[in-house]
Amino acid sequence: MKVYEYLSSGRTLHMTLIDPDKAPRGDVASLVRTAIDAGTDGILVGGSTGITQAQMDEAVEEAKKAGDAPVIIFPGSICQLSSRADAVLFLSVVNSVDPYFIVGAQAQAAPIIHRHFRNLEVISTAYLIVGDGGAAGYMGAARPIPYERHEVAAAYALASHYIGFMALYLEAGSGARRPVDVGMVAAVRGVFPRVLFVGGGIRGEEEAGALAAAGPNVIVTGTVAEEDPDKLRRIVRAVKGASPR
Ligand code: 1GP
Repeated sequence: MKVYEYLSSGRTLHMTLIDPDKAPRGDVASLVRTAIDAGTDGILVGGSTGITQAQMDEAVEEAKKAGDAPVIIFPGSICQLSSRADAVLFLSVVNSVDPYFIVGAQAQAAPIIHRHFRNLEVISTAYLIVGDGGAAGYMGAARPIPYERHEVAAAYALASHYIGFMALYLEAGSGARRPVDVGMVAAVRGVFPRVLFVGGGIRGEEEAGALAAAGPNVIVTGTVAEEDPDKLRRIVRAVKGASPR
Protein backbone atom coordinates (compact mmCIF):
# COMPACT_ATOMS: atom_id res chain seq x y z
CA MET A 1 0.00 0.00 0.00
CA LYS A 2 2.98 2.28 -0.26
CA VAL A 3 1.84 4.16 -3.35
CA TYR A 4 -1.74 4.39 -2.13
CA GLU A 5 -0.59 5.95 1.14
CA TYR A 6 1.51 8.42 -0.80
CA LEU A 7 -1.52 9.33 -2.92
CA SER A 8 -3.70 9.76 0.17
CA SER A 9 -1.26 11.87 2.16
CA GLY A 10 -3.50 14.94 1.99
CA ARG A 11 -0.96 16.95 0.00
CA THR A 12 -2.11 17.83 -3.53
CA LEU A 13 0.20 16.05 -5.93
CA HIS A 14 1.03 16.65 -9.56
CA MET A 15 1.70 13.64 -11.76
CA THR A 16 2.82 13.41 -15.36
CA LEU A 17 1.37 10.98 -17.86
CA ILE A 18 3.97 9.55 -20.20
CA ASP A 19 2.51 7.91 -23.27
CA PRO A 20 5.50 6.04 -24.73
CA ASP A 21 3.97 6.33 -28.17
CA LYS A 22 3.77 10.12 -28.03
CA ALA A 23 7.24 10.97 -26.75
CA PRO A 24 8.79 13.49 -29.16
CA ARG A 25 11.29 11.67 -31.42
CA GLY A 26 10.54 8.54 -29.41
CA ASP A 27 12.79 9.85 -26.66
CA VAL A 28 11.01 8.65 -23.53
CA ALA A 29 14.06 9.25 -21.33
CA SER A 30 14.11 13.02 -22.00
CA LEU A 31 10.37 13.27 -21.50
CA VAL A 32 10.68 11.60 -18.11
CA ARG A 33 13.59 13.86 -17.16
CA THR A 34 11.61 16.95 -18.20
CA ALA A 35 8.80 15.89 -15.88
CA ILE A 36 11.04 15.05 -12.94
CA ASP A 37 13.03 18.28 -13.34
CA ALA A 38 9.76 20.22 -13.32
CA GLY A 39 9.05 18.76 -9.86
CA THR A 40 6.29 16.29 -10.71
CA ASP A 41 5.44 13.90 -7.87
CA GLY A 42 4.93 10.73 -9.88
CA ILE A 43 4.88 9.26 -13.35
CA LEU A 44 1.91 7.52 -14.93
CA VAL A 45 2.73 5.36 -17.93
CA GLY A 46 0.18 4.25 -20.50
CA GLY A 47 -1.91 5.26 -23.48
CA SER A 48 -5.14 4.59 -25.32
CA THR A 49 -3.64 3.29 -28.54
CA GLY A 50 -1.09 0.60 -29.32
CA ILE A 51 1.88 0.38 -27.02
CA THR A 52 4.09 -2.67 -26.98
CA GLN A 53 5.24 -4.48 -23.88
CA ALA A 54 8.80 -3.42 -24.73
CA GLN A 55 7.78 0.25 -24.90
CA MET A 56 6.06 -0.06 -21.53
CA ASP A 57 9.09 -1.70 -19.94
CA GLU A 58 11.41 0.91 -21.40
CA ALA A 59 9.28 3.84 -20.21
CA VAL A 60 8.87 2.38 -16.73
CA GLU A 61 12.61 1.68 -16.55
CA GLU A 62 13.47 5.27 -17.56
CA ALA A 63 11.04 6.64 -14.99
CA LYS A 64 12.51 4.44 -12.24
CA LYS A 65 16.02 5.55 -13.17
CA ALA A 66 15.09 9.23 -13.11
CA GLY A 67 14.37 9.45 -9.39
CA ASP A 68 12.30 8.31 -6.46
CA ALA A 69 8.91 9.38 -7.78
CA PRO A 70 6.48 6.44 -7.89
CA VAL A 71 5.86 4.93 -11.29
CA ILE A 72 2.26 3.92 -11.84
CA ILE A 73 0.79 2.06 -14.79
CA PHE A 74 -2.24 3.75 -16.31
CA PRO A 75 -3.25 1.02 -18.74
CA GLY A 76 -5.13 1.46 -21.99
CA SER A 77 -5.29 -2.30 -22.41
CA ILE A 78 -4.28 -5.55 -20.76
CA CYS A 79 -1.00 -5.45 -22.73
CA GLN A 80 0.20 -2.44 -20.77
CA LEU A 81 1.53 -4.09 -17.64
CA SER A 82 5.13 -4.03 -16.48
CA SER A 83 6.70 -5.78 -13.52
CA ARG A 84 9.08 -2.88 -12.99
CA ALA A 85 6.39 -0.37 -12.02
CA ASP A 86 5.37 0.34 -8.42
CA ALA A 87 1.60 0.19 -8.89
CA VAL A 88 -1.17 -0.15 -11.43
CA LEU A 89 -4.38 1.85 -11.57
CA PHE A 90 -6.74 -1.09 -12.03
CA LEU A 91 -9.17 0.89 -14.15
CA SER A 92 -12.84 0.22 -14.72
CA VAL A 93 -14.48 2.57 -17.21
CA VAL A 94 -17.58 3.00 -15.08
CA ASN A 95 -19.49 4.95 -17.72
CA SER A 96 -18.66 2.62 -20.60
CA VAL A 97 -21.54 1.05 -22.49
CA ASP A 98 -19.43 -2.05 -23.13
CA PRO A 99 -19.07 -4.48 -20.22
CA TYR A 100 -15.62 -5.43 -21.54
CA PHE A 101 -14.27 -2.09 -20.31
CA ILE A 102 -16.11 -2.27 -16.99
CA VAL A 103 -15.05 -5.76 -15.90
CA GLY A 104 -14.06 -7.92 -18.93
CA ALA A 105 -10.54 -6.62 -19.49
CA GLN A 106 -10.07 -6.65 -15.72
CA ALA A 107 -10.99 -10.35 -15.58
CA GLN A 108 -8.35 -10.98 -18.24
CA ALA A 109 -5.73 -8.90 -16.47
CA ALA A 110 -6.28 -10.04 -12.89
CA PRO A 111 -4.80 -13.56 -13.24
CA ILE A 112 -1.85 -12.14 -15.18
CA ILE A 113 -1.10 -9.73 -12.35
CA HIS A 114 -1.63 -12.47 -9.77
CA ARG A 115 0.71 -14.89 -11.48
CA HIS A 116 3.32 -12.70 -13.10
CA PHE A 117 3.25 -9.20 -11.62
CA ARG A 118 2.84 -9.90 -7.91
CA ASN A 119 5.02 -6.95 -6.94
CA LEU A 120 2.56 -4.49 -8.48
CA GLU A 121 0.41 -2.64 -5.99
CA VAL A 122 -3.14 -2.81 -7.36
CA ILE A 123 -5.26 0.31 -6.91
CA SER A 124 -8.86 -0.22 -8.01
CA THR A 125 -9.91 2.92 -9.85
CA ALA A 126 -13.24 4.09 -11.24
CA TYR A 127 -12.40 5.76 -14.53
CA LEU A 128 -15.06 8.37 -15.24
CA ILE A 129 -14.92 9.99 -18.65
CA VAL A 130 -16.24 13.48 -19.15
CA GLY A 131 -16.78 15.98 -21.98
CA ASP A 132 -14.50 15.44 -24.95
CA GLY A 133 -13.32 12.11 -23.58
CA GLY A 134 -10.49 11.98 -26.11
CA ALA A 135 -9.09 8.70 -27.37
CA ALA A 136 -9.73 7.08 -23.98
CA GLY A 137 -13.43 7.84 -24.26
CA TYR A 138 -13.68 6.51 -27.78
CA MET A 139 -11.56 3.41 -27.25
CA GLY A 140 -13.29 2.65 -23.95
CA ALA A 141 -16.78 2.96 -25.51
CA ALA A 142 -17.66 5.54 -22.89
CA ARG A 143 -20.78 7.66 -22.87
CA PRO A 144 -18.96 10.78 -21.67
CA ILE A 145 -20.73 12.90 -19.06
CA PRO A 146 -21.38 16.42 -20.44
CA TYR A 147 -19.07 19.04 -18.89
CA GLU A 148 -21.92 20.89 -17.21
CA ARG A 149 -23.69 17.84 -15.72
CA HIS A 150 -21.92 17.99 -12.38
CA GLU A 151 -24.70 16.12 -10.60
CA VAL A 152 -24.37 13.15 -12.97
CA ALA A 153 -20.63 12.96 -12.30
CA ALA A 154 -21.34 13.14 -8.56
CA ALA A 155 -23.88 10.30 -8.87
CA TYR A 156 -21.31 8.07 -10.59
CA ALA A 157 -18.70 9.09 -8.00
CA LEU A 158 -20.98 8.21 -5.09
CA ALA A 159 -21.81 4.88 -6.73
CA SER A 160 -18.07 4.26 -7.17
CA HIS A 161 -17.56 5.01 -3.48
CA TYR A 162 -20.35 2.65 -2.41
CA ILE A 163 -19.01 -0.07 -4.71
CA GLY A 164 -15.67 0.35 -2.96
CA PHE A 165 -13.21 1.71 -5.52
CA MET A 166 -10.02 2.93 -3.87
CA ALA A 167 -9.65 5.78 -6.33
CA LEU A 168 -11.58 7.71 -8.96
CA TYR A 169 -10.06 9.28 -12.05
CA LEU A 170 -12.06 12.15 -13.55
CA GLU A 171 -10.93 12.28 -17.17
CA ALA A 172 -11.62 14.82 -19.90
CA GLY A 173 -9.31 12.95 -22.28
CA SER A 174 -5.71 13.60 -23.21
CA GLY A 175 -5.57 16.67 -25.44
CA ALA A 176 -9.17 17.64 -24.61
CA ARG A 177 -10.21 21.13 -25.70
CA ARG A 178 -10.90 21.94 -22.09
CA PRO A 179 -10.48 20.21 -18.75
CA VAL A 180 -13.31 19.19 -16.44
CA ASP A 181 -15.04 22.09 -14.67
CA VAL A 182 -13.86 23.14 -11.23
CA GLY A 183 -17.49 22.76 -10.14
CA MET A 184 -17.54 19.14 -11.27
CA VAL A 185 -14.35 18.38 -9.34
CA ALA A 186 -15.89 20.00 -6.24
CA ALA A 187 -19.12 18.02 -6.67
CA VAL A 188 -17.22 14.74 -7.03
CA ARG A 189 -14.90 15.61 -4.14
CA GLY A 190 -17.97 16.18 -1.99
CA VAL A 191 -19.08 12.54 -2.32
CA PHE A 192 -15.91 10.57 -3.02
CA PRO A 193 -13.71 10.46 0.08
CA ARG A 194 -10.83 8.40 -1.28
CA VAL A 195 -8.11 9.21 -3.84
CA LEU A 196 -9.30 11.52 -6.60
CA PHE A 197 -7.32 12.10 -9.81
CA VAL A 198 -8.24 14.84 -12.30
CA GLY A 199 -6.74 15.00 -15.78
CA GLY A 200 -7.17 15.78 -19.43
CA GLY A 201 -6.83 19.09 -21.25
CA ILE A 202 -5.05 21.01 -18.48
CA ARG A 203 -2.81 23.52 -20.25
CA GLY A 204 -2.34 26.52 -17.98
CA GLU A 205 -1.15 27.18 -14.46
CA GLU A 206 -4.26 29.16 -13.55
CA GLU A 207 -6.67 26.38 -14.44
CA ALA A 208 -4.39 23.82 -12.80
CA GLY A 209 -4.34 25.89 -9.59
CA ALA A 210 -8.13 26.34 -9.64
CA LEU A 211 -8.70 22.60 -10.18
CA ALA A 212 -6.24 21.76 -7.40
CA ALA A 213 -8.06 24.11 -5.04
CA ALA A 214 -11.25 22.06 -5.56
CA GLY A 215 -9.56 19.33 -3.53
CA PRO A 216 -8.45 16.37 -5.68
CA ASN A 217 -5.48 14.35 -4.49
CA VAL A 218 -3.73 14.36 -7.86
CA ILE A 219 -3.71 16.64 -10.89
CA VAL A 220 -2.40 14.86 -13.99
CA THR A 221 -0.97 16.47 -17.11
CA GLY A 222 0.54 14.77 -20.13
CA THR A 223 0.67 16.79 -23.33
CA VAL A 224 2.21 19.89 -21.75
CA ALA A 225 5.42 17.97 -20.88
CA GLU A 226 5.74 17.06 -24.55
CA GLU A 227 5.11 20.64 -25.71
CA ASP A 228 6.31 23.17 -23.14
CA PRO A 229 8.56 22.21 -20.21
CA ASP A 230 8.49 25.74 -18.74
CA LYS A 231 4.73 25.67 -18.67
CA LEU A 232 4.87 22.30 -16.94
CA ARG A 233 7.09 23.79 -14.24
CA ARG A 234 4.57 26.59 -13.65
CA ILE A 235 1.68 24.11 -13.54
CA VAL A 236 3.47 21.94 -10.98
CA ARG A 237 4.12 25.03 -8.85
CA ALA A 238 0.48 26.13 -9.08
CA VAL A 239 -0.80 22.68 -8.08
CA LYS A 240 1.50 22.42 -5.09
CA GLY A 241 0.79 26.00 -4.06
CA ALA A 242 -2.99 25.58 -4.09
CA SER A 243 -4.59 25.32 -0.68
CA PRO A 244 -7.40 22.82 -1.02
CA ARG A 245 -10.20 21.62 1.27
C1 1GP B 1 -5.05 12.01 -19.49
O1 1GP B 1 -4.84 13.44 -17.80
C2 1GP B 1 -4.13 12.87 -18.81
O2 1GP B 1 -5.51 11.16 -18.50
C3 1GP B 1 -3.34 13.82 -19.65
O3 1GP B 1 -4.11 14.70 -20.41
O4 1GP B 1 -2.44 15.11 -22.20
O5 1GP B 1 -4.45 16.59 -21.95
O6 1GP B 1 -2.61 16.67 -20.29
P1 1GP B 1 -3.35 15.83 -21.26
